[in-house]
Amino acid sequence: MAQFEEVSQKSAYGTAGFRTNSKQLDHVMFRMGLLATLRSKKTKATIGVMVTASHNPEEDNGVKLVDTMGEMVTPAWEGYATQLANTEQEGLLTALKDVIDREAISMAQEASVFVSKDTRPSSESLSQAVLDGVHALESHSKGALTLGFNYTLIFDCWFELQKLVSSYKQVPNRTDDQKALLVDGANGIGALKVCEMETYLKKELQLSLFNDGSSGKLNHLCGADYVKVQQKGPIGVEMSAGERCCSCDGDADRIVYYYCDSAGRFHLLDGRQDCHPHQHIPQRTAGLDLQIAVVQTAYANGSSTRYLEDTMKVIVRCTETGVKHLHHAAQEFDIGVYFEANGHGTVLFTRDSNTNDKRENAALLLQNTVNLINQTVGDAISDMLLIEAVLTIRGMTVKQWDAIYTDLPNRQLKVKVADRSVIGTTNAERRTVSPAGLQEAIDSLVNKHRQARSFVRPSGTEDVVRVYAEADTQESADALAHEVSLAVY
Ligand code: 16G
Ligand code: ZN
Repeated sequence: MAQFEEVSQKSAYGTAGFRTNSKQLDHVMFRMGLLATLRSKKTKATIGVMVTASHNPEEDNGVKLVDTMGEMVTPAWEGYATQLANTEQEGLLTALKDVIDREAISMAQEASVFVSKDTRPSSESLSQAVLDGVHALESHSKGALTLGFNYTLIFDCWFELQKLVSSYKQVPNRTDDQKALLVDGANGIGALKVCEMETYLKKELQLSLFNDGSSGKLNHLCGADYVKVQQKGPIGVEMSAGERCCSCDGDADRIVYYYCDSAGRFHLLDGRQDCHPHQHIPQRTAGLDLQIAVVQTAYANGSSTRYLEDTMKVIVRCTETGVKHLHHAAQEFDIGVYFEANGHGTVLFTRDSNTNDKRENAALLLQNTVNLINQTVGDAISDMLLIEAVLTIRGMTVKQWDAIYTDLPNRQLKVKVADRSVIGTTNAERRTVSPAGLQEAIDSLVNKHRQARSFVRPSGTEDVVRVYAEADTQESADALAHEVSLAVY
């Protein structure tokens, strides 16, 4: 075990799989091809392998496994992934046999693996390496695998796009002055899809696409992460006052909205998503008696949590960072809304809205919403259409949406430490359990500020510790984040 711990630090299956410079990933890809094949044999279902590094720079790449229902694989299989990725070549066969034995996998079972990739230049050869891994275990089976998804699994299907478009067309028409939406495609997959959608939705929504991939680099000076971290609009987008704008990330599973006011001040509407579909759903579910909850992470602004609990009066749950954790928690409710402050998220409908219900109108409206939402893991384009639908139905401008509550000023910092794994957390990452004394130090710093909250957690995608602080003023939030960083260091 000690040895395993040691190697796992080299390359661990993190928050969203493996992610690093693309030059270091060939062997990891091959092995994920092997593992996906085993997982498929075990589950007797199709497994997805996604080659992407989301919002990371173009030089990076990554890989994650997508389980049978479109979810992340279980912790045990993440453990196998880490083990396989770090095994020396000569130990590979033994490591594979170990998984086969432990999971009692029948190698005679046919496997089906879907490989998808994003638009990075390295994705072509890296996805081929995944396929090589699949072929190594499954050379006899013809046609069991598919490559060529240029988009995420979700988007690959043309029918899916048509379903989104036709559901959106059911939304009552909005006034002409509210039809324009500026979209930053981050020079990635989202741009391709928006381009396709633009023509189908001309009458209902005037999409203007920027950073469409024709010249700029993926995620460079654009995209959801850039906008959120820099707190400013992406390159190439000229926003007029009050105009709705949004940015997706490199693999189009995150979206953030923003606008500029008449004084030229930039307003980011991060974290508003979870309040947003939510405002819409209770109306639609009137009389349907469904249990609705919103799942957030520790990064959710304190004001949004308060708004949901006190004004919207819904159940709010907090989980660890990472779509897989939120998704899991959301599944416990009839309707589970989950959004991370960074823009990942979706809405899950666990109970069939049509069953045993005579209030047809409400059920029908709900069904329409269901069609507009991609429930697998959430994707930027369907989230964008959902937001557009809700704003239209509620007759809200982006400014009015912004005004539903006021964010507490906050600050996020990254701290580089020798070994980030020494930081252990509990209570959905809101408190630390190690190293000794750190939580006490954070508590005493928080107590010096008003309306303050702060937490630290090791990143699952970068070699850093993340620090979050919020307080009643920006100065106070900045100071607290800085003080906590020093305590971590
Ligand atoms: C990944 C996760 C995202 C999470 C982020 C945290 C997926 C699809 N994406 O991008 O949910 O918010 O990592 O990154 O699971 P961090 O651990 O570096 O803070
Ligand atoms: Zn992403």
